[in-house]
Amino acid sequence: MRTEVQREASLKSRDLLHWVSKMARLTQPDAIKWCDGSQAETHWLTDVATATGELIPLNPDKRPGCYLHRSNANDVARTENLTFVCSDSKADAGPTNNWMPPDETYQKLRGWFSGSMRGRIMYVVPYLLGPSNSSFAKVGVELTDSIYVVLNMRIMTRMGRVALECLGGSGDFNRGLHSTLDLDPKRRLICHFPQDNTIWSAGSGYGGNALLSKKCFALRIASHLGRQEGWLAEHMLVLGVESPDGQITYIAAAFPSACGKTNLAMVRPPAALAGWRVFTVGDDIAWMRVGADGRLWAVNPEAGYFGVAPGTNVRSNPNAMAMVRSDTIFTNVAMTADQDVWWDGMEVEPSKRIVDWRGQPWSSGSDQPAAHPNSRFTAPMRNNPALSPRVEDPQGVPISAIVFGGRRTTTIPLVFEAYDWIHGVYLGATMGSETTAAASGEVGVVRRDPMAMLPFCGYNIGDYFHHWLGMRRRLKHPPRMFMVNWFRKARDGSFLWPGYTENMRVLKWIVERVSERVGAEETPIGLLPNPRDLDLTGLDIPSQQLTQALAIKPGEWRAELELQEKFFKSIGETLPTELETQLEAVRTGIELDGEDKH
Ligand code: OXD
Ligand code: MN
Repeated sequence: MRTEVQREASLKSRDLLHWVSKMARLTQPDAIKWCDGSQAETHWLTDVATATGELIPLNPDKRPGCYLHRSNANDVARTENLTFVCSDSKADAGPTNNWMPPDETYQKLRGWFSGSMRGRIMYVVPYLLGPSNSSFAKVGVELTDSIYVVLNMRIMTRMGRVALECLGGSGDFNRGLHSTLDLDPKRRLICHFPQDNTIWSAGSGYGGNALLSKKCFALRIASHLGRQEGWLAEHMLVLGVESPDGQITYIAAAFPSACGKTNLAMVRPPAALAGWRVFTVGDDIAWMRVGADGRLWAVNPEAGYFGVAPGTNVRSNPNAMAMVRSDTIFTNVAMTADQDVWWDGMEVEPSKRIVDWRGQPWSSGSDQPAAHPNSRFTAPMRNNPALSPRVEDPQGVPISAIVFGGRRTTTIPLVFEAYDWIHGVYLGATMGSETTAAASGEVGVVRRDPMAMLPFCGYNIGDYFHHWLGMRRRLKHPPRMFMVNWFRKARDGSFLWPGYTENMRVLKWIVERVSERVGAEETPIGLLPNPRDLDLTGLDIPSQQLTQALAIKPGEWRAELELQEKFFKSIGETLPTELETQLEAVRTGIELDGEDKH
């Protein structure tokens, strides 16, 4: 198998062979294994990983083809403080990225990588992002010493032979080097070199740090490529909403990590909304280009979902529960005595004998969660019962609406629409959200997370806003833009909106705005729904509660605008003036509108 693929690569991409040899000379693995993505190879890798304990087989009757992986307890989330964009100048990385000079960084990491794969195998993992035969598609190759990474990449990307075929003789591929080293946080760094289309990641086996296709290539490096080539790489789900007349409207939506993107991407509409259906194109990342028709077209570069497990259950996401029944790798969830998985918020009684994510006995009285709050499932998209038939379409799908949403306890109404593209970019640029367990650090603090890209934009955020504004010139038919907030709370701490499947009602309003079937109320912050236009059939929600969910409270907005302004100031001179003008317009509107009414 190895020689066959190697021959194929050597016949075609000499750059690839040359680079692999160079990295092998640096890291000195005992062997090099070229991955072809075949079933036979997966069986072999899975057997090896099971023998070493990296994977624990789960109950074959309950979870056929499923495995549990327990990571090192110090390596359970993305480490933004250890993630660097090493562009030529600090200004190119901008104020929101950590930066180190590229030469110095290469030198430091060369020291760490030197001999790091001694006694280990170097896996060569070629992968394709985007459907094959698509002008969106891009090739990456990850060299890694982690078999867990290889098996995840096989689910998350189109991996193996297909990527080599697409690469052909070209040297145009992302060069990813990854070694877990000894998992010592002191020797952990995730470094991006946009000018070289290169990523070097050391000292972590955690998904977002180690599956280089995902955040590192498909977002940080791709956002840089998108700016150069005139397209957008975004932290967005893409879904199609089918209305009872059979019309499908495609929506792209940006939410920060662990804010329910996967749940929304796979949402099953409530029974009361008869005839409405949702199809998932992607749950995390969208690559979007302007088509010949002047519309925005999107593909999902990935082939699987790396979703947060806790809180997933048959009510919150029945499609995900069906999806993870087979061929799934679970990371840091709890395990029952009969080798099934369990996590907090699964809404299934925990069995008596359960071991937690560390492998320690756990009981339901414990004050510690059984599964790590950022425990994950890695599942192939083909398992998703709601998968869009357009997911392999080389053209992608046409986007009619872009949605931005954060996790906000106050201030932001359930849904409102932007007046135009510039206003929409302003809404995305000023998005705030409370932090979650997806990244290490304090949880629950509001931070600005523009377009949900704060940790993922691979260049200067001010230039990124310019790029977004500039996309308007290319778009003959720009999508409408919206902001949503499922997380607003009443004074007693209860959620004002039921969320999950009921979010479909908000999607329905968005679709009806796109097709101009409903009007909206002009307010200082944007176009708000008339409550009668939100379809609440079969939903028991007091009208006062809905009013609260939609309320604009000037006191809260004054505080919000101060924070937005502070964020804008921190960006410095690259901030587009158009965005400051938008902010001032909202401020004036809020002042004219008067005091809190509720
Ligand atoms: C993810 C994240 O894993 O955003 O998708 O952290
Ligand atoms: Mn994400």
